[in-house]
Amino acid sequence: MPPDTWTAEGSLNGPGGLESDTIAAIATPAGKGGVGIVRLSGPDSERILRRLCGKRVSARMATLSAFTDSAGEKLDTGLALFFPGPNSFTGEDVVELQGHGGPVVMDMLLAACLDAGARLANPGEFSERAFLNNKLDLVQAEAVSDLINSASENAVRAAVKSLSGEFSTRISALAEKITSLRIYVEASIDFPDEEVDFLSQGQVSLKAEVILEELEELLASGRQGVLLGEGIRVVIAGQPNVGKSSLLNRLLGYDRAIVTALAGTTRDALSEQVTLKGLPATFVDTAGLRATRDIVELEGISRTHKELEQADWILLVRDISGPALALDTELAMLGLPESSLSKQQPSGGPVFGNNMVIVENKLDLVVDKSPCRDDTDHQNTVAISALTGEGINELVELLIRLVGYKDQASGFIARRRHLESLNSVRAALLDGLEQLNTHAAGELFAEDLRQAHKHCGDILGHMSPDDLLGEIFASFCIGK
Ligand SMILES: Nc1nc2c(ncn2[C@@H]2O[C@H](COP(=O)(O)OP(=O)(O)OP(=O)(O)O)[C@@H](O)[C@H]2O)c(=O)[nH]1
Ligand SMILES: [Mg+2]
Repeated sequence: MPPDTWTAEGSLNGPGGLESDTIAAIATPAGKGGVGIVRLSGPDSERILRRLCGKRVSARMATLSAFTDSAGEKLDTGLALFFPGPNSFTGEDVVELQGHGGPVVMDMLLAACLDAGARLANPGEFSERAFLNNKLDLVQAEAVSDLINSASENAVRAAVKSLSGEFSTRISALAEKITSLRIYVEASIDFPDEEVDFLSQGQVSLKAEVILEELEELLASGRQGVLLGEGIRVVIAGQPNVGKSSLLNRLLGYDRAIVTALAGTTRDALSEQVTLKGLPATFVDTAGLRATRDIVELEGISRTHKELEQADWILLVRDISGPALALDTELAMLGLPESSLSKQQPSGGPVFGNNMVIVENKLDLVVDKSPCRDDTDHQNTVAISALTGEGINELVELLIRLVGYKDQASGFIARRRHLESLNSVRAALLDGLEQLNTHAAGELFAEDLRQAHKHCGDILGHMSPDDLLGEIFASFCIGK
């Protein structure tokens, strides 16, 4: 039986077999700059270019030209570039008009392109076309967006590696190994009279275990890649007045949140991004949890609960200087079981999900600093003073250690979507091995291998459903 072959079927509107229109967008960021670029892609690009420039532009030659609107009025002078398909970013005819980077000039230039027959591009539509025309696989297309959004030098390097196909190559290699194993298994099933019974000799499970080992390595690098690219979401929660907003301000290094001595100061959840030694982290300050009748505060508390549901990590802030609620009472207020405290990082690397660090704040007010409270039974506890900054470094280091982030320049960028698919590959392989080892069910094992192969394909965008593709590209910015 031939192995599954992957095809990037262009089932979205646009290229990949279907008639495609010509899209246009401003490719440079909003605001003022020396140069601004309007980009076009599609079959009409060259005609629109001729209309605006009043002349032909040679392929891949920077050509100085005036740009005029449909009334023949000059809008700007700049460089025109024409990249005939398929040797272009999208694989279609692509045009770049490099004008002066003022927002109004750019808008006028874009309007002239639309007047001449182009349509405004959707977010990510250039990358989507590149994907549909097999210029990039899905991992590479995502890396374009990740590169643009990179928050650190390591993230840039990792995104460049993913863009150049390093991650995709490893996934393809894994998929190929899974397919060869499946062919091997199916051969054993189809020709049971052969002298060697591969299935019963343990060779097959050995091969599957080697694949599993490789998969674990890929998962570990993938987790690092997700941390580099997407980072973690850390929610700061606790009772009113314990110093949550002071902690946020201290972590950010500026006065972002209002701090007062009144309990119930923070109502809206406030979120800000910082990079902790290369790890992008979004910290969310929340309304303190307590019983109240104040409707504004109640709304704030309800928002705190929504934030807690989406947290990768929770910093439970407590005031060490005064009497505190019992920890289990406080956890109940957060709506979390006590077990959330004891979660340890698995050997495979960082974890995502509801994990917690207890932050004992206001250490500056404590004279006897020896541990005296029930919190210290939990290893994920750190004492700080948001006021003086004492212990903040320790908190950051603990968080980085617990998350399992390694500040290294190697590796590639990845997304949670990739981890989910890799976990499905692992589940299918483990299930298949179980079928083989306990029931000697070769057919079921072969089917699990087929599933595992399909999940590898999902990562690269082969045979991915349209709505998933739509969702991924819609998160890109316009002009990309
Ligand atoms: N001495 C001391 N005071 C602190 C410390 N952290 C915060 N405070 C004070 O505690 C009070 C409350 O601080 P906030 O940061 O507003 O506390 P919060 O947890 O955000 O409070 P709510 O928004 O009401 O839930 C303020 O008067 C802060 O100055 C600390 O480490 N040491
Ligand atoms: Mg506050």
